Amino acid sequence: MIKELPKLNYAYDDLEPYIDALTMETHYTKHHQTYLDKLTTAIADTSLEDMELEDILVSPNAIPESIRTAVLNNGGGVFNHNLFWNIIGPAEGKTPSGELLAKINEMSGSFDAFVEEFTKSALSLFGSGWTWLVQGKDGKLKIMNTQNQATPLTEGYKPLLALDVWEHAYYLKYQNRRADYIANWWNVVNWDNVAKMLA
Ligand code: MN3
Repeated sequence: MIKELPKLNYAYDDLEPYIDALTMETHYTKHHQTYLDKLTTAIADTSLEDMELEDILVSPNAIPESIRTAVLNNGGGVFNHNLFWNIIGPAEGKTPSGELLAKINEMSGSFDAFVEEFTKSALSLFGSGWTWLVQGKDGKLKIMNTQNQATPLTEGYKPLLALDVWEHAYYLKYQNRRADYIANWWNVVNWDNVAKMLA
């Protein structure tokens, strides 16, 4: 099990003006850190301490019931943010290519149609949660939402792309304007790293 947050491959202000430095710093050093701290506390002195986080999250029924909710909420929070930081970075204005683009086209018809569909899904999410591009066991891609810190791993999907639509991810800069946050977020997606997640 990880004991420290993964290092970011960019500075807090490298995603400006799309995501502001204060949001990045607060999100990483406070929100993400708190999930990790609470996960560490929840699994202390249990056999889960020796397991990989992904292995824990794919088999929720194997988590002792007394700590299951805490482990899923906080472990999901750790996993989801690890992925989120990895698939964003300084804007390079790139779009997907190769196998990833082929699979997106197979699902949505075109990259533009995919962006529209994913955005609509994120806007429709009530309350806090995440919007995902995931790969199913059949290899095909799919867009889905999860509530709170639930992760697609638990539902048998491999996450490729994650959009945090909790207000803490955008409120300082965008207040209630979730649509503006999402529209700007596309500028910082690191498609090379998304492609690396493909099975
Ligand atoms: Mn978050």
